[in-house]
Amino acid sequence: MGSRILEARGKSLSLDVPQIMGILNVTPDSFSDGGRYNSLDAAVAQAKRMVSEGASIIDIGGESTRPGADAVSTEEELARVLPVVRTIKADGCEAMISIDTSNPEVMKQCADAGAHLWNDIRALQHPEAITTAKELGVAICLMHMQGDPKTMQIAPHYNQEQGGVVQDAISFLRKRAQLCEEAGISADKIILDPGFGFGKSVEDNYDLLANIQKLTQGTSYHLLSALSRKSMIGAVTGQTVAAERVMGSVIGAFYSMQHGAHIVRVHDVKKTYEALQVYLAIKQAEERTLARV
Ligand code: 9MG
Repeated sequence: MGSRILEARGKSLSLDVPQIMGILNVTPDSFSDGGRYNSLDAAVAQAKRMVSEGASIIDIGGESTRPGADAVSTEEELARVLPVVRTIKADGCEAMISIDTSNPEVMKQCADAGAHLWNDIRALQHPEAITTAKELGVAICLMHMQGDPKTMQIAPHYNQEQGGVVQDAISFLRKRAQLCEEAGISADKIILDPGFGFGKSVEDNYDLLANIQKLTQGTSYHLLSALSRKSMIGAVTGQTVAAERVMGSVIGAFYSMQHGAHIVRVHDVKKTYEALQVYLAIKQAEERTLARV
């Protein structure tokens, strides 16, 4: 034990114990107090709170990835995320900083300001993305998606004879990771993510969750699970208000940890951290039990 490390740009994080990635959306609808400066204060305060509650990674995103969302310009995305990165770094933020973007220029400027991890829902498919990631030395999270955010939920479909959504995600992610490795990015910098809710029916999402471990099985890639507050939770609990989906989200995170997720991306850090402590206590008890026989 004691050997799985995520390292990027001088920052390293042990993944021997699951880590919590706190979500920090800095899209205009995220903080309802209007102007840029108030929003910046609110975003920075939220980042600090999430770290104090147990997040070791903060994922900052300035492009809405919700179904139906429109694209955003480079300038606008940078105006949203860069001041947050700069301010939390100036404040001495201890957490690994992740940027949720598909835009190499945004990633480059954020890495220059101190970010370590590139979280890309489009799996580095921009023509310059892989070379940029290699040059920057950032860690990368590659996510599976069918279609694009604008249209992905209209009619998601996977061929069951070819293994359905699980095989589709495995094949896609392994191919993307292979291309990254061929470009010189080492496997220990690569995280794979099933992409819950991105071009998937409710059944597809649960098929993926039930098989999440298969995504990285037989590889040394890391595994990330991100189902926090998503509609797949609401679909089975009946909870239509996303912020009220905490219980279902925590249970999903717990199941993911039990089945191999090294990182869980969540809104509700405090509750997820409590679940993580229970998970760790159970794992220790399992080890004690094994040692006694
Ligand atoms: C930004 N973002 C929204 N949902 C996500 C998910 O499921 N995975 C990752 N990696 N990023 C996401």
